[in-house]
Amino acid sequence: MIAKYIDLNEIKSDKGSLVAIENISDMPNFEIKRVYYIYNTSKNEPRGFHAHKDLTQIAICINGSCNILLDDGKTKRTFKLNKPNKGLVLDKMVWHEMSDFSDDCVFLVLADNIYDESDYIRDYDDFIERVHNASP
Ligand code: T46
Repeated sequence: MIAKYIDLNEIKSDKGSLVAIENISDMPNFEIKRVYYIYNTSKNEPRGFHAHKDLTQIAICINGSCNILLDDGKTKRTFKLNKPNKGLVLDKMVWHEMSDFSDDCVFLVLADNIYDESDYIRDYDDFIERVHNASP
């Protein structure tokens, strides 16, 4: 699985730090159409457990930390998110599971399309079957 972290430009000053996201230089074709954020999470309540058919997202823990397991049907890898200037790309057709949220976690997501429940694959066996059918 390719490296998935994205470094966001942090503007530091005596007043504090600021990150502005207009476009992602590593992903010039990524257009932000939706922003959502998750908070009041619980360490023992993992989330996600799905893949998207046609949605690319970038996840950022703007406060606190969590882990994200990414699974492309061939390789599984767990990533830690714990910096407000570091994003993680959640590609289309990658199963993801978020866990181990710190109490203060604020998990922000940039998405390249609006919300569409029909884009979700929420059954793991269905996901694996689709990956294998798409592979040559
Ligand atoms: C994802 C991971 C990283 C909406 O109504 N609009 C929205 O834009 C979103 C994202 C969700 N919802 C509703 C759908 C559910 O009734 O919010 C409820 C919770 O969504 P879900 O159970 O899908 O939450 P997570 O944390 O499992 O997944 C979310 C995103 O849904 C998903 O796209 O990739 O975060």
